[in-house]
Amino acid sequence: MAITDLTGIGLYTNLSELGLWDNNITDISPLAELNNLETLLLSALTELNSDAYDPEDNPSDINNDGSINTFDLVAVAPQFGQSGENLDGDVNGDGIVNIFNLILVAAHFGE
Ligand SMILES: [Ca+2]
Ligand SMILES: [Ca+2]
Repeated sequence: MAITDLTGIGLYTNLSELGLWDNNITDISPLAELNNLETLLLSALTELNSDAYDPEDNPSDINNDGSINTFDLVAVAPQFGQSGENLDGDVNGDGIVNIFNLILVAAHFGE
């Protein structure tokens, strides 16, 4: 059964690793409650996508606080599905905020 709603996941505060691939998540904001989350696996493509990524420029740090964590994922969430220029959540710069942008942020989680 695919997961479509993460509401209530904040109860699992000791969760340190979470895999969400093959699910149909539309709202990841409940993840902000998971303070111990260290690894978020959104897709088996995570490694593949991180290879195409320039570590010198770190757009995955969306709120520019020097680390990549749930706050950056949550910053992407409100822009999910939007397209256009100057979207912070469009970390790969292709003009649309979609699951691949979440994967890119997740690939650098904890940095
Ligand atoms: Ca950040
Ligand atoms: Ca994009």
